[in-house]
Amino acid sequence: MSDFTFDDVAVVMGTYNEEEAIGSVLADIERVSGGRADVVCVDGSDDRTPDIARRMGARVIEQEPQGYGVAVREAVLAPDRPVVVTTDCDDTYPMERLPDFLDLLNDGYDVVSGDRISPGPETMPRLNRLGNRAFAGLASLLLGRRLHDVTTGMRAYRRDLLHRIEWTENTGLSAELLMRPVARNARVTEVPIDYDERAGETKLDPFRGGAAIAKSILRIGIEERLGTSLDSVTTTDTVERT
Ligand SMILES: Nc1nc2c(ncn2[C@@H]2O[C@H](COP(=O)(O)OP(=O)(O)OP(=O)(O)O)[C@@H](O)[C@H]2O)c(=O)[nH]1
Ligand SMILES: [Mg+2]
Repeated sequence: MSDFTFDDVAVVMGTYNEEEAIGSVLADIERVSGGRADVVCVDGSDDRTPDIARRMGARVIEQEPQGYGVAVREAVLAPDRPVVVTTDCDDTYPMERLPDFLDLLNDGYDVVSGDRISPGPETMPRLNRLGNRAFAGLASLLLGRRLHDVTTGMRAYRRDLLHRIEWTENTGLSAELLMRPVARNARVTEVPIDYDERAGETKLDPFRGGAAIAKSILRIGIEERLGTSLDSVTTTDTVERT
């Protein structure tokens, strides 16, 4: 099987009033991928975000704002390309690491997940750091595998895996997108990444959002332990699991 290149990659994101950040995020993707990655924005904005996105060559799918996961589920299922990368559109994630994510997929992984927590991110607000550590701890306990960051927004996936699993969560979708593949023995690895300060305003209420994420993690952990995990999603290539 030949290696994936940026011609095989779609970078996708939910965008909700991110006009302060989107220009920089899309310029980074363009630069790092040599203009070869497709970009898909599922957009619920009432500011200039979609205009900027279209002008910079992204495909914009309009959607009423219904929360993070509703947008990101549509975004991850939209591309035809075999590699789908997610990011937030807030300039927090290091697009210059895209080649490393692609290399790990080419090593045989199904999911490569950017771990913001292990490097001890100073730019992440304290409360978020605490919460994210707790979410990773809870998910690890439920799944019996140590995970460091289950709420990260930057990951690369093989497209076929995204279409083989039913995604049910909204605010907790990021955790679901890691937990269900892990529970079903997909080849998943975490890679430490830097995390920057957010440009523009957060779309997540830390308390209500945090409670919703905790509930999602519990539900997914219990569901997967109770047996939906029987249908394994592994494909035929082999790779050592870490
Ligand atoms: N289309 C759409 N996008 C959304 C919605 N809610 C959030 N997003 C986008 O999803 C991404 C993640 O939202 P963030 O506000 O960054 O959430 P977060 O990363 O948990 O919070 P921060 O740590 O403050 O960045 C951003 O690109 C948002 O613009 C929504 O209802 N609709
Ligand atoms: Mg964010």
